[in-house]
Amino acid sequence: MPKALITGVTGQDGSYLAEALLKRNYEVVGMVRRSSTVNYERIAHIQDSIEFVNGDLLDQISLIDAIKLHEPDEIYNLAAQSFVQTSFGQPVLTGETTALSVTRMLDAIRIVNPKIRFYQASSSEMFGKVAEVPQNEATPFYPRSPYGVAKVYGHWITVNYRESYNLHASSGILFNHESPRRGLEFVTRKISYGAASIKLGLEEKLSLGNLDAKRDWGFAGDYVEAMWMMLQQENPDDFVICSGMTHSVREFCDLAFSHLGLNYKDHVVVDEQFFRPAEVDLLVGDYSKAQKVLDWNPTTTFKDLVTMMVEADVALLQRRLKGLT
Ligand code: NAP
Ligand code: F7E
Repeated sequence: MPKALITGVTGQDGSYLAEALLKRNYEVVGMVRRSSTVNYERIAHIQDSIEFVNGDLLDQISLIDAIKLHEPDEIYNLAAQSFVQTSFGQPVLTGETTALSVTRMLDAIRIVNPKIRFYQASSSEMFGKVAEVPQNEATPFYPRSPYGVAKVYGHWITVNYRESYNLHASSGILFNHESPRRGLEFVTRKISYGAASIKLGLEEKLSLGNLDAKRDWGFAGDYVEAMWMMLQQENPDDFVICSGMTHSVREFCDLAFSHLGLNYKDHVVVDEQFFRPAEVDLLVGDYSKAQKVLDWNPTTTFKDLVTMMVEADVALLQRRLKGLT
């Protein structure tokens, strides 16, 4: 039975990846950091099938000990300070967690067992002010936030350790991927939850920032499959994972509200506080390398994604109103 260690198992992607690996009969070890309250909401349904290990990306010894104790065959490094807006307010913490911690993990692998296969969660935010449209594995990086800068470091240190120490280290350059498990502060979930709240009469308005930003949005459940596929290849490599389509925040609002019989123009208000010091205006990827080498394809359309998220939030709020959660 193969064994995988997932950092960030309590996050959106960690929960979908843990499910996907359990279905493939993996032993799954989830690294969790200490907090004053347990934070297993996204993995509650599978938590009995996961082994947990305490660790923090900021603490090198905890990473080495986790690998020594559990002897994984594969490590998926999904943990990060992942919210772009927060990275402007906490740039040093973001650098420590999202950038330098990748080196901590790679060194831990090098020291304990260099045969472990490694996945690094890189991001389309590295393309930032895009040099070309669409973006692929060869597109130069121009990050526009401390988060994007930190991810560029994480990406290149993964490439560097692969080339320097012959590690099986791959980097997935994933474009935005969403789900009903997305954090409430990210724009898609903010919209689906906001529209559902308005439909149920709990709120009247939804405050957002830049409605003209365009993103290549896909479904997280599809994207974790690509992570696993990368580590099954004979040779490590880097892959862009995306839908190949781009839509504006405004379009997301339009679809989400109209699915509930509402007009977003009656409810969405623009609030300066949600604008960023530097914006990424347009992202759209080209996944032809992943299609060719990994045989990976997205299965969920933009419309299906928006509908899935809105319906999940309506159901969630209805359960809450009935006192069931
Ligand atoms: P997420 O929901 O924000 O989850 C982040 C995870 O990191 C959580 O489990 C969090 O633990 C953990 N974490 C944060 N700081 C930590 C630390 N110091 N030590 C240990 N764990 C720590 O993020 P996601 O959307 O699943 O994304 C997964 C990864 O993919 C991230 O690296 C993100 O930057 C990257 N990425 C995401 C997207 C996307 O669209 N979702 C696209 C490209 C790349 P707590 O639960 O304790 O906070
Ligand atoms: O913003 C605009 C905002 O925070 C998307 C992370 O998973 O994907 C994510 O980063 C766009 C931006 O995601 C609001 O200005 C407008 O242009 O949902 P987001 P992100 O910044 O693209 C990448 C690939 C990652 O790697 C990251 O980890 O939406 N926007 N109004 C807003 N954004 C937010 N959050 N809130 C608003 O009210």
